[in-house]
Amino acid sequence: MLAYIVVSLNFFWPWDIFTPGIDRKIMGGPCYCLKFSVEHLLWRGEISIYELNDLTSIMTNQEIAKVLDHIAKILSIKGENPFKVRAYSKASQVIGSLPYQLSSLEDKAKITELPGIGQGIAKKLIELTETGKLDYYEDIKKSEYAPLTEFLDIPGMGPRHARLVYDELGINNLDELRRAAEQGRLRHLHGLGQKLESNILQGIRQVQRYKERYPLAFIYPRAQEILEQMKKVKQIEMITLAGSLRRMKETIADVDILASSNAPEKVMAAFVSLPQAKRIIAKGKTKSSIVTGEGFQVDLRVVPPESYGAASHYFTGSKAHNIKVRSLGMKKGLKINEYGVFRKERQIAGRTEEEIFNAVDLPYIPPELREDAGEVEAGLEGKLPDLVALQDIKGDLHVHSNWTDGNNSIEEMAVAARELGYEYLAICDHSLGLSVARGLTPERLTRQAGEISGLNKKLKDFRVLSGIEVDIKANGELDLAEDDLRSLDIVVAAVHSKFKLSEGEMTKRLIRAIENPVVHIIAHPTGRLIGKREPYPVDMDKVLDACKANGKVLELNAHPERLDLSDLNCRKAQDKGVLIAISTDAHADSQLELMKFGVATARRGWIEPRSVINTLPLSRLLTRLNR
Ligand code: DGT
Ligand code: CA
Repeated sequence: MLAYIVVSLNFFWPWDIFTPGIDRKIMGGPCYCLKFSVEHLLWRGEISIYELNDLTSIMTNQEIAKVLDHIAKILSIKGENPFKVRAYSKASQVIGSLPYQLSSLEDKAKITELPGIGQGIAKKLIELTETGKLDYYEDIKKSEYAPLTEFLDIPGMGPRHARLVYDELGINNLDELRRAAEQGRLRHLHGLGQKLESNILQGIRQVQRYKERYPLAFIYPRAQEILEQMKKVKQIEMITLAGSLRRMKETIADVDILASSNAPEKVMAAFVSLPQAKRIIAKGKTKSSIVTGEGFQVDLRVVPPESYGAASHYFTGSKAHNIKVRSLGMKKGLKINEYGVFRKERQIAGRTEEEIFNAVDLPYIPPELREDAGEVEAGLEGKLPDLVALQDIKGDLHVHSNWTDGNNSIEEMAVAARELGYEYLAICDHSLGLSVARGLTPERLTRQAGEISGLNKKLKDFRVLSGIEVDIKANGELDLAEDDLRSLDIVVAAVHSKFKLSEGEMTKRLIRAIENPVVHIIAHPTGRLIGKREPYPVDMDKVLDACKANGKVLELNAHPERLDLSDLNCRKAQDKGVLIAISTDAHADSQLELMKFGVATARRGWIEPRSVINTLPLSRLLTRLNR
């Protein structure tokens, strides 16, 4: 019987087969029979829910990308041909950003037509998508070097160093590596030294700190996908993301989803049968938890519709915010929990979140503010901020083109920006100093400005601004002459090197750039890469004061790896009257969409449209830039 299931699975989408509540019209007769057979087996205890789940699992693009990336890393540590390594890592990127699921491709031969994917890897992809396994990977995973791949997440540690610590000291896990670094045992290894040892130690601490949390941008699309699949379950009345994800925190430990239904068992059965559910931790009537193939946990809670608002509020959190609201209720003799607002035993509210807030005399508080950071007090005084929203954004003031390290032409970027409803887009490619990115010389910059002005004649109701992301040198000078910069529409300046200056030196460096009359905006002001690189030390108060005194703008870089300024620094900036620019730093037209992460971070920082320079319409923006 099991064989029958496995064979049949090749013909039918497991999602359709095993998901109760999916419109039966889209399932053929045989599917329905099969569903019945499997459920019957389950019911008779012939297979466990776990086995069922294994049987139904298909590989998502992300899982495939992860396999390819892991292969690339193992090969690099083994010292294989760099071209081969690069081929796997490129393939990983290609698959990870495909707009459709590779496993759903009917004509598998099409895989060989994907850009950047050669015959050899294409064959492996076919094996992976058809069988969910890859013999080559199973084999290479047995290599003694395979466990060392986690070392490659440590900033400053490359494949050569990873192999060195293993070959010389037999170290193959982070804890041991950390201990060896703490005991000063790495510095004696060939080519390592004391400085690198201390960098590695710092890097390990950073990696371990973030290990249990995922960047927002990694979780967000995956959680949306799960939410969309769950929305198809007929028995669900309402459904929402909750927890830190709804509050759009920059890192997420686990995904919380909340649904209302009068048939929770059906909802839970659908949830644990999701193709993403690699492991089921718990399956109950009110709460179930799964772990995805990529290792993060998703919790689903189901409540009756009359409790939906109370539960959304409760499970959105934060915990500290909940406690504050609950204590307001207690003062009014009300009990507030995830089921509703109660006076004695009688439920007086709970169907919507507004009802919960109203019960304690609060206006609706947007999720991004719910951190017990003064939002409850502000709400009681009627002083909640009027938060900036995506629709307020009129343009993007920092994007790249294929003149340097971007993927698209200026025109392609402009067309994509116009499609988003923007009025303007600033092309800010890198300057000379960033030679890895083919930084612009003064001559190329002039030619680029020429292309932009030609394009502006062609494009209607849209303006491409000529700009630059000019490098700030260690002493605070700019990488291009002021005369070359003055002719541009906008000058964005940024630090890309020498991150290890002292706080005093770094602060002086930034302030010198801020005081330079040609500069408009300082990009990604603290240089952090979430989970990878700590912010460089800088006295943010002094930087903000300098911005205020010189009328300069700080960027909130919306790239999810950066989100720099952070939410807290955004709030500080607004409090001091310093404007911010929410910019994507897009290196491809599709990345213009990252704006939503920037806006979410700004909202977490209480930012109002008045504090965001790119909420200005074009004419007012140009006036503000003195252009
Ligand atoms: P995370 O998962 O660390 O990224 O952050 P959250 O906020 O999603 O935290 P999580 O998943 O532990 O819990 C989801 C929400 O449930 C949380 O934001 C507030 C609520 N919650 C959890 N535990 C408690 C609790 O002990 N008391 C109260 N009042 N609320 C709680
Ligand atoms: Ca959570």
